[in-house]
Amino acid sequence: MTLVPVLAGGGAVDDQQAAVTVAGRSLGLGDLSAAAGAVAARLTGLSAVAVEASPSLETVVAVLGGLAAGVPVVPLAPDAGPLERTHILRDCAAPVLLAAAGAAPAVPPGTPLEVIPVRISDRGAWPAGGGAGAGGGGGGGGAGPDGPALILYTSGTTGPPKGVMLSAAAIAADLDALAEAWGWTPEDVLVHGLPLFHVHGLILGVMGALRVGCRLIHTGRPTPAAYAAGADEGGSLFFGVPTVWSRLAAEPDAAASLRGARLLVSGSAGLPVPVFERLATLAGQGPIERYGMTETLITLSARAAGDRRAGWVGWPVAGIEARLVDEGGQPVAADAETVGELQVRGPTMMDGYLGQPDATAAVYTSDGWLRTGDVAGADRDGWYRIVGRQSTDLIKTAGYRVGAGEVEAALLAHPGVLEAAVIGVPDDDLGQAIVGYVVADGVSGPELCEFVAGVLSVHKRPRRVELVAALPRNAMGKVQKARLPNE
Ligand code: MLC
Ligand code: AMP
Repeated sequence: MTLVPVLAGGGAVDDQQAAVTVAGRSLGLGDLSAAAGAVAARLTGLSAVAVEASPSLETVVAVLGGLAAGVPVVPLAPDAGPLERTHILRDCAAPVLLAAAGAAPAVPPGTPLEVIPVRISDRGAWPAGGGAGAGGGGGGGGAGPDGPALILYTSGTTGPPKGVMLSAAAIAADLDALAEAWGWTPEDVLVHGLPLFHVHGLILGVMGALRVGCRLIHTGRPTPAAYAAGADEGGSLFFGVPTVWSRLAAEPDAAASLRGARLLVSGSAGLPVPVFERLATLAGQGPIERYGMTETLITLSARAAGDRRAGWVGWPVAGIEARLVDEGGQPVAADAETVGELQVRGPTMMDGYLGQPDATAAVYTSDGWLRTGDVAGADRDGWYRIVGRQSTDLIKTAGYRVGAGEVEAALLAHPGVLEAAVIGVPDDDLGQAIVGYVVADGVSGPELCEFVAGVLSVHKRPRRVELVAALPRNAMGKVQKARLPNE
């Protein structure tokens, strides 16, 4: 089976009902299929295609076009600044960038990149200037099972983001396992407004709906009012990161609109227990939690038909094995108290980091388990809870993963900055907020926040940069981040 049936044409092509709505504009499955085919016809044979992943129908069409052509798709955050954009485009070497017509994406100087606009008209969607070949382009009906279907860039503790290669087979295995865990069927109407350049919004939120064959309402932005409107349109299944759920829980009327929903699902960061409890009261149910990462896709989840336990993320989905080990690599007890590193394996694992065999090898144990870097515990029923990360240098802010090293490098690129240390501090709204400490001359904290936003993405900008006389260091000269104010 193809990754998403709409790429295989067939019965779906006759189905003109609104299948996908993004930010108020809709496209039926037939038009979606034809549009993806037309885009695919422009991509055949390319090594990779970048997509300016704005929250738009054009992004959905562009991604499907890449998949139909069997060309690895590299989604770009639309607000990615020049440092990030240049790195990603060079690293993946995509010769083409697909963008919604009229979007004018920033192309780093010196990058040999053809920008192909994707335009959606009343008659469907076509790459501008290329209306021929509707429905037929790409031929193969989907990315092959061997090469990557998607390359998603994600931050490590140090250095620039790495491209995580995900095969169609891994994505299909994960989506099928989640459909089973969540009782997800074509009768559902999925509502969310998450960004279309990460696992949560793009793989689960778009490819999941298309693979299951359910209607998708993408709200453009994940605001409480937009989720309430999605409920009014018949939404049965809602996805959000904890920040989205927390903001919804703060608006009782909007939260109450979700009372008719079948299932709320939270992930990408830990859901605070009080948010779960407020939603249980206001919306009649707390969200179930699931856990994953870009490198592994979603590996643990509570089940729609089972208990909802605040603070716990459930157990391995079909095909996945999980274990907890101590620092010596020995198994830890499943007694709800003892914690260890969570390691996983199964068919949903990445194919590796693009062009980085050493970094890829480093995330696996010698016996083939993927080291998540997350610290977790398990109880005797097999439920897991995530208690933290081994490295404080990976920050999760509003569901986004941000490497402290990447933000430090951006700060150090400012001529007035001599030293920089970046940490995530606890934040009720964001989970963690990015805070920078710098030794600097002739530049203010707010100016440095703006400077980072100018070179990276908006969500990587520190909420605050504080000027200090010196960074705390140990006898070896290494910065001791634990001694920085954690507030
Ligand atoms: C942001 N702003 C700032 C700022 N940072 N202003 C000043 N200083 C800063 N440091 C601006 C923003 O640009 C925005 O402006 C406004 O302030 C509000 O910003 P915000 O508070 O960050 O909210 P918002 O933009 O509404 O975004 C919140 C959010 C978003 C939750 C909608 O963070 C989001 O979509 N997160 C989801 C991330 C995600 O999908 N992760 C999944 C990864 S996959 P303006 O003008 O724009 O309003 C994964 C696997 C798995 O993790 O398990 O799922
Ligand atoms: P990313 O690569 O952006 O998908 O981020 C992956 C990381 O998000 C994981 O390693 C976890 O630290 C975190 N994460 C994802 N889901 C959850 C969850 N339900 N609870 C706690 N942390 C989570």
